[in-house]
Amino acid sequence: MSRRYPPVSLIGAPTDIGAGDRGALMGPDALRIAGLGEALAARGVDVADRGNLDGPRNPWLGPVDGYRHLDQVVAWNRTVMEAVAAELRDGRLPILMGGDHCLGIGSITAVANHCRATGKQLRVLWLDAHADFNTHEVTPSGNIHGMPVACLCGIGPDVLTSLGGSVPSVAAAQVRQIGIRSVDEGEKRLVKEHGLDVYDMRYIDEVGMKRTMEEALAGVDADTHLHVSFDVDFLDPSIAPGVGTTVPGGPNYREAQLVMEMIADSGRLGSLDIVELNPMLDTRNQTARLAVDLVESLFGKSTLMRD
Ligand code: B3U
Ligand code: MN
Ligand code: MN
Repeated sequence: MSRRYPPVSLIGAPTDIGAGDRGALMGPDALRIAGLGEALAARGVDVADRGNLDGPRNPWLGPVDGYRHLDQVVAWNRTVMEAVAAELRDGRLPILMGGDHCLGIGSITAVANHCRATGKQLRVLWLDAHADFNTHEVTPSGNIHGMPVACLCGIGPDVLTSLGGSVPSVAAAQVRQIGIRSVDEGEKRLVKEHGLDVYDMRYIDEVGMKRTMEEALAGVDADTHLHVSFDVDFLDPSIAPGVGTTVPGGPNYREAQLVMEMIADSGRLGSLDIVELNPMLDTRNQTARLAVDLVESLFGKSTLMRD
């Protein structure tokens, strides 16, 4: 028997407002076409697709004071925060279908506020090739999808750090980053300064994914709300080409499955982002289909022996 899950709400946020490439705005539909809703329903999960949120179009401008499209990023994140908060209030498990990773600010701010209101402990698993801890001073690109973790931890423009009213939205100690293999020079210093818990690929190579996940999940208990922020570029580009910023040397199919299975085993998944999927760069929707396959494991699909 599969584990019981709360009802799930799919929320589409079709934007590439924080990205360095166009195309992630088609992520929600690519995930729908790959059968995300149907796959969850087939696992006995009650799923509602809330459709797509609306927000400003991408004007595709250069950085101003180190940020590209700050006003539009704020607008999208406010909308995402409200949509995710409404689902959590209704006792549902929101799946945010991005869109680029700047949307993690709105999504996780909503989750953090929900945890504050309900007395739950928050743990964020940030699955990514990148640390996403840049600031306007150190960013090489001005793209805000490289800054969400810093913003959530209170480092960034006030309009983003105080989106949910409490600053910081999240403490660095609540975050575990997994799969990291591309960190910019200035960003490295900030990651160290703020004591972020980073399980980079070197660490995963040395100790293996099983022990990495045991450590990342240590302390998760019945009172924990687990938020998974899944940047699809976490995966090795040989299996997941449909992302803007591929970085070689990521987790392979088996390692990625194990990550999802171990999170499922914790029984504490409370919310999920699937971001950075760029169908323009994909081949035959292969990356979207892989994301769906992994989400099935995240919702308890496992081999015969453990089902
Ligand atoms: N660290 C780089 C690249 C990057 C971050 N996140 C993604 N790409 N997807 C930057 O521009 O901040
Ligand atoms: Mn990211
Ligand atoms: Mn990334």
